[in-house]
Order: sequence, then C-alpha cells, then structure tokens
Amino acid sequence: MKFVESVYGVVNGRSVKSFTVETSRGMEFTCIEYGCIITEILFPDSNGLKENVVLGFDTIEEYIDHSPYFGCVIGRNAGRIGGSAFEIDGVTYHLTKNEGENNLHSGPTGFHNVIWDSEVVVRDTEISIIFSYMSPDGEGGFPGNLHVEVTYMINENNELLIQYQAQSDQKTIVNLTNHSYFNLSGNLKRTILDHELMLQSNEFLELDHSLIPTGEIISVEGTPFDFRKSKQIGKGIEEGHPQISLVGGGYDHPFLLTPLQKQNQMTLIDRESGRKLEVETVEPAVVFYSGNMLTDKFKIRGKQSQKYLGLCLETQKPPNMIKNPRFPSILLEKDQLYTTQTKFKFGLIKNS
Ligand code: FUC
Repeated sequence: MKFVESVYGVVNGRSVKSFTVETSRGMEFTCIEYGCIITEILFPDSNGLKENVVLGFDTIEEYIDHSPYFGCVIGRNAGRIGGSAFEIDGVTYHLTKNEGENNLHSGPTGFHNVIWDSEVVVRDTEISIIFSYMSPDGEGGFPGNLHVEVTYMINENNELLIQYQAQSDQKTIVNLTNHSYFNLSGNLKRTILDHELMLQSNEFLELDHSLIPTGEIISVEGTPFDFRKSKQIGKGIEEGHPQISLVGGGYDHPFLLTPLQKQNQMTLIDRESGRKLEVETVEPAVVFYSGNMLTDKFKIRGKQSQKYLGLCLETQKPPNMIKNPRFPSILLEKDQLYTTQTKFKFGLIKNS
C-alpha cells in the first residue's frame, strides 16, 4: 500500500492536509482535514482504466462556496430537523434554519464545515486516517461538549471502512453519516440513471412537502421504491409515484434496512464500466438520494454539474427521529459512547 500526505489548501490561515492511500489492487482514496471530505476515489473499470467514482473538487474554495455536501461527514445530526428545534428533558434547543423552517445537515457550523485534527496509522495491509474534533457546547445550537472521531480505514481488499465515535458531557443528540456522491461510470461520464441498485429494504418513510418524515411507514411492495431485486434507478423514477415527484423527480427517502441482515444490504452496479460498490452498515436506515437537487450552476473538475450526476447512500438513523418515539433514538446520554460503522467495498461485476 502507498500513502502520501500533502497540503490541500488553507482555511482561515490554517493549512488543510490531504491524505492519499493507494492499494496494490488499484484503488486510490483521497480525503482532507476540512469536513473529513473524501475528495476522490479512483478505481479501475473492467479494462483497468482508473477513474474517479465520487463527486469532488480540486480546491477548498469550491467546497466552501458551493458544495452540496460532497464527500463530507454530516453532524452532529444528519438530515432535516423539522422547525429547527428539538427538546430534551423539557428544554428546547434551537438550531439555525438553513432550509425554509428546517435545519438541514446541522446548519452552517456542521461538521462538514470545520477543520478536523488528524492522525495516520499505517499497517501492512490497511491504512487508517483518524480525524477528531471537539465540538463545543452550544455549537450550532446543540447541547454538550461533544468529542467526535471519524476513521477512514482503507485495506488491500479495496474496502473503505468508516467508523464513527462520539461522547458528550451532557445529554444530546447524535446521528452521523458520510455524504459521498457516487458515480461509477468514471470521471462523471454519465448520470447515475442507468446504475442498478439493490437495496434490502421492505419499507421507506413517507416525506411531507418540506422533506420531513410524516411518521408513515410505507411498504415498498408494488412501488418504485422496491429495490430488493436489483433495478435501474432511472426505471424506478420513470415508474412515477407521488413521493418521487414530491422530492423533485427521484429518491430522497429514508429506507428502513431489513433488521438482522447485515450482509448484502446494498449493491450499486454500473454495467458499462463493470464497476460495483457494495455497502454494509450497522445502522438501521439509509437515505437514498438520487441527486435530484444537483444544479448546473457550477462545474465539477471541468464537467458541468447536473441533476442525477451522483447518488448518496447516507447510512444513519432515520432523520427527525428525536420527534418520533417509534424509531431508534438518536439521544446520547452524558458520557455514553456513540459508535457506528459503514463499509464501502469497490469491485468489478465480473469477479463476483
Ligand atoms: C441529501 C438530501 C437532501 C439534500 C442534501 C444535499 O441528504 O436528503 O435533500 O439535497 O442531500
């Protein structure tokens, strides 16, 4: 395995390091200290052509100016909180409204927008980049001094394991995820509409007009939300459904993952390039976002951004759940250790 460290850019006078890990089986992974952003993942297609399979920029300025959360860690809370407020033990905490009345992805002071400390552990067959951050009590409106650690571990099997840890000195809420946009065509040659997705989920959460879960759980059976057998994302969208139109013509929904099934949970395939991505998580849900709101207002490494240019598989606890006791709690008790992990494995279809 190879490892290279360099300086990616400067934010507020502080230099931001970038780390590149290369496996001997052709994967090249780069992340930076700003937002724990994964800026690039190069992976060969079935002809051995190494190309980038995530959306990202070459400069920190672009991330600061107009990134739709490309590749970053989202925290303290992933997704939307309705009304930008929540209550713990009778105390109401107010967050910044950054999407209408709601708070999206923890607002402008979220984890995507801070510089993390880093430490690198190099072993023979795996390299870990350990990012840490101390989020002060009241940051973004959230209670408690929260110490967070995010580890990107890359191994010789072309797997990226993301491990998260957090601990607070006050009762608070935590729901972390990574917001990478994948596009397996390579260097954004095509949209993700002809990618095939397999997602082991029997149910998804209905959203209201501001994309907050209504509390209704809908069976995927007989709907375009049924990905239990692999199918083209574009085909699903074409089938049409009020929930697909509601989110701008696509998917932006929390899918409840089949409980107890911790393997073969999600597989994304691009037949033309032969690339495959398998995702496994200990989280109970995944927000599958098909890039419906990506605009053409900026370029991504020379290519015009456009709707459906990338998709996210945001593994997490269902969003807004502080308000819904039917779902796993995102409350974190004082001194309790929050841990979670998700694995992304890159490969080729023909090897499976
Ligand atoms: C996802 C979506 C949102 C939003 C954001 C950039 O998490 O749930 O709708 O567009 O990404």
